[in-house]
Amino acid sequence: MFTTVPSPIPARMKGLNRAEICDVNFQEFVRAWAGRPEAKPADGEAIVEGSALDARGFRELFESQLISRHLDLMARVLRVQNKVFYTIGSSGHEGNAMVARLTRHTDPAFLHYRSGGFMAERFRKLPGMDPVMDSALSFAASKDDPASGGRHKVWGSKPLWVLPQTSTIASHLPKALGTAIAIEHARRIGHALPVPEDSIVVCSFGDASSNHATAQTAFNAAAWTAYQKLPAPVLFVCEDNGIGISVKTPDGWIARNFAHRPDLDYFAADGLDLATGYADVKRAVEHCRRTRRPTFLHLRTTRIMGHAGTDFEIEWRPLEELCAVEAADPLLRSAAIALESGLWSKDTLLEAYEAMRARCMAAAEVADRRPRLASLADVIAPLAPYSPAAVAAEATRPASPDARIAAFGGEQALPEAQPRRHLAVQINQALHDLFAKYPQALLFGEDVARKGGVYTVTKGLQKAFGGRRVFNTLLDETVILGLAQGYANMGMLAFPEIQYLAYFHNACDQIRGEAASLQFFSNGQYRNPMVMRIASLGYQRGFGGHFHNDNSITALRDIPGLVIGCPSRGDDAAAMLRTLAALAVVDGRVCAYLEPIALYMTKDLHEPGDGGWLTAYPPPDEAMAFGEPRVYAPQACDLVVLTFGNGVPMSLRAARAIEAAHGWKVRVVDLRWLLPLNEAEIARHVRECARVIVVDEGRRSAGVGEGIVTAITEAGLGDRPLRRVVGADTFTPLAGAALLGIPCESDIVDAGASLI
Ligand SMILES: Cc1ncc(C[n+]2csc(CCOP(=O)(O)OP(=O)(O)O)c2C)c(N)n1
Ligand SMILES: [Mg+2]
Repeated sequence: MFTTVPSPIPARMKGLNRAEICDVNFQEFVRAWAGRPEAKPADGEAIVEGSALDARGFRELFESQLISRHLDLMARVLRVQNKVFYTIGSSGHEGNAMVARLTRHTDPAFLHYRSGGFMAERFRKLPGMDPVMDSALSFAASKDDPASGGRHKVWGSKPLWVLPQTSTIASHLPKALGTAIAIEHARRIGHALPVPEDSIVVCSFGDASSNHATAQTAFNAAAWTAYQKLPAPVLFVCEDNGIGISVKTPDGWIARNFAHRPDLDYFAADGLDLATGYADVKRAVEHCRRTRRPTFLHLRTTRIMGHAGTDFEIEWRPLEELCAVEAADPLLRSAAIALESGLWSKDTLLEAYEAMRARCMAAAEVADRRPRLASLADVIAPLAPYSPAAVAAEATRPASPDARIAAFGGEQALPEAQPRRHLAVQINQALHDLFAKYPQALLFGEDVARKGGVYTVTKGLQKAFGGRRVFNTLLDETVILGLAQGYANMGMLAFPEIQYLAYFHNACDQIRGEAASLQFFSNGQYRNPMVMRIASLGYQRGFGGHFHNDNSITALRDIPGLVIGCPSRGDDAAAMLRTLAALAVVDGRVCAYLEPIALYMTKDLHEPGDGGWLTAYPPPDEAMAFGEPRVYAPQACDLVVLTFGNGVPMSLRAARAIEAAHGWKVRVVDLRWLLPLNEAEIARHVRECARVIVVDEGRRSAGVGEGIVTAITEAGLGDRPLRRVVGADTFTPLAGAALLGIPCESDIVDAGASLI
């Protein structure tokens, strides 16, 4: 049925690039078609005898395929004119439009960059939308692009529930699974979903990407969930074109790897042929929706026109192979179906083809004339929204008295009526308070439930709020953070716990590439608010070695838009947690809350038994202003110590020694907020004091201390006598040697002495 461009290439095709060859192929195929058409089917009749697809469905799907194809061709033409800035296309994958047709526009979708056919088809689900213009604006990086506002060429749409996805392959699978689990979880905590209760989540990706650890982790977690008879209605769509850039997927590997996985229900469909593929896609979609089980749809596709416009396949791929791939072009098959069924004549088909080309080119020209992002303020507008008044109001709004009394087990047990306590207890109480305040709050992670976490910080929370709101996950940080995004996508407030800072690094991309980037790449239309609690930093006496004492904040600090808070004492911890929750709820922010493990149980400050590090629980209508430091001895001006975390009690002790030795009055500033750094406050304190010590328990290179010193220098205060007491650039050894690489009190005292 297919015509193949014969090899070697005929003279008339010489000099054409592969996109042009595919374009010519289509037209020649139609012109050369010599079959006899059937009687034209009516709208509701099968397009081909025995097909599950009717004529109307075929016509619309074919049109979606043509939209996708001509957007690709347009991008190739206009890229060289600098009117389009992205050429990774969907050609050969257009059959994924079937998945869109068979799902709903309220089924949240996380798409592969080749899911252009899907996108065009999903646009049909709502009236008055134009896939061609919207896509053209995205290709042109126009500020008017409705998906990302010109920040990236993404498949994304707020009304169509397509959450924008950039191109770190496989990174979207954990959050797609998380969203599916969240859809089911919502009902169990009485949370009103923004989508219908029987929604499923669609998640597409390539064959090569299916091997990625982040993909495998999502498949595993999906199966782990289904194995326990818990619902996880996610439709994984593997768009298998047999290749990843230039590396072939071994023949049959996808089926071999996925057809027999327990608790991942496998379906295969021919994405190259609408007439036969449709029924199989339908079976997969219906199975997923009905059974609520993770479903794997293996969709056969091909990749024509190379990986991207810059990929000159002709230079590395045998011509015969290229021709064979191009001959399997699904648009040729659709053209054959259209002609054989009598739905279109050769002329009307060619006219439709040219009309779509003209429509895409015209849209691109319009898009090119629309404004682009022209200032940094434009670029970062949606990155880190902050509404100070609303955040403050939300943070200081207490839970209802009844909810609090129920949460704490009686009026007498309310934490503000209790004696002063240490950090771990106050975090625990603050979490109880927040769970009383936010019925949509969920806390999850490794060992957080009955055990209450390694350090008992979440102890009693499950008992108070139930296993539906406080629960253990499987042992996988990538999935924990994927779940957090999923719950957030469905309007819940996620408090994921990462057991140790070292294990955040293991899953960093879920925050760096995904969660923290969502508001940016969706132009503020989507948000995944969360407060990620991480047991952090060093100084645990007699315990740990590196992975329990990791002091690298650096990997978090350069994530745009992220908020990092690090309290050093119990009252601050409670007040800060309220503000972080408010930042998440009001402004959709992604927040990291670093809990200094070594201070969890610390009770004394200067002398054993002095109780100097115990604090009262702040009343529930108090919170901490975002960015505000705590200042000890604010009138002192001989020396200021700028620090955070474990550095705070150390510096307070060292300050006494320095005062005794030199008669100086020492101010200690606990910055508390590490991202963004409050540069104005840093400068103010330095300006008011004669000398400066920066105490940073993190590492010398790229740590918080560098940021503090830079802020001082940039404020024109670089001439102040300054010392930095900072961790070494090393991993942390076991036992007492751990303390050799991190600041200690005598280091601070020595730094003071050196400033005389
Ligand atoms: C984590 C990550 N590693 C590498 C890349 C670079 N890269 C982009 S696409 C791609 C190949 C993907 O192949 P496949 O999943 O089969 O999708 P296809 O392009 O064939 O549709 C690679 C290696 C990336 N985007 N993300
Ligand atoms: Mg591939």
